[in-house]
Amino acid sequence: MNTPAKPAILVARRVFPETLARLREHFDVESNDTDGVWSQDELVQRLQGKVGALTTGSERIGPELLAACPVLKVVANIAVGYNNFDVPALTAQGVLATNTPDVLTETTADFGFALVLATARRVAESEHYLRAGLWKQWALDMFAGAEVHATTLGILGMGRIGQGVARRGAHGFGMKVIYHNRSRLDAATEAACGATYVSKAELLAQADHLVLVVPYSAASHHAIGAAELAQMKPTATLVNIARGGIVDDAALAQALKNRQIAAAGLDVFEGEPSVHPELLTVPNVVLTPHIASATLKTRRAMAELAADNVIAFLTQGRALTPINPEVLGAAAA
Ligand code: 8YV
Repeated sequence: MNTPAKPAILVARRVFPETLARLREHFDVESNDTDGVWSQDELVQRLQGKVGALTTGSERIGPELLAACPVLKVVANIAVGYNNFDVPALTAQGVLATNTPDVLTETTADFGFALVLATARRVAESEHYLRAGLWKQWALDMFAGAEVHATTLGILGMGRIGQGVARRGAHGFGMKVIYHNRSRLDAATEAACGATYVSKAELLAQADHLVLVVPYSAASHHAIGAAELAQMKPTATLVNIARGGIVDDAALAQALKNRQIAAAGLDVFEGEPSVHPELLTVPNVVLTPHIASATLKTRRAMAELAADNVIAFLTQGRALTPINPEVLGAAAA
């Protein structure tokens, strides 16, 4: 007797072998085994006949691609952010979209704090100095940075990761924590985070260290540009662990050059993996290649959750972390 053909899916980026092995138990899997990003045309071509796909932030799933891939039923992003997805277009076409919330919250918040500390205490700048053989004598004010403990931590975007950064600041470093968000948190969550809601203008004016954890959208594009940087303290630091495009990188490079703010720590960039050339020349910025969620445990958990979503949907019509759950209802109807 012939065994029925397994449904076909595409894994658009290299994932862990164990994740591929699990997917292969259920599906006929085509996978990208390199770290190269397929062009949009190649992605469309490889998606032909595929009912599911695992993607990362590098694969754009919009109306043209969906129109060209009519059998696609589910796309699972290996990321909590999903600004690479056109969600209304996915929903209109009845395609389920999923992301990977929760499993990366604490790891990403840790990294946000790592950047706050590295930026304020000039860790990268002083290490480069040492490696370059420039350290010949110690001086009382050598690489004197900004205090972190007992200062004011500002957070723009108070979702799960923002709350994780807030808890670390309030409970670990005795910081006064202020935040701005589209909607105010309930009193119990504010108390647990030790955080106080303020306007965006107050946030910019009062923060000694400002951390951006807001999702990218048309509304948050260049939320921090020249005008906002001008409202910050000249001693302040800025950390972006959210998405490139939330900060106007050219304006930031200028502000760092002119010492309009003291320093910045950036894990994400407009047009990454390209980095604005001026940012590469200023010393008072810590630059990392989008690694805030990068521990092996967390990256494994993200890949597994994406795989679980595809398996659950294609075998049982349900999902663990749907972005557009209304598609599930429509599929069941
Ligand atoms: C991902 C991220 O690793 O989850 C997110 O939104 O930014 C990172 O954790 C990256 O986007 C790859 O998809």
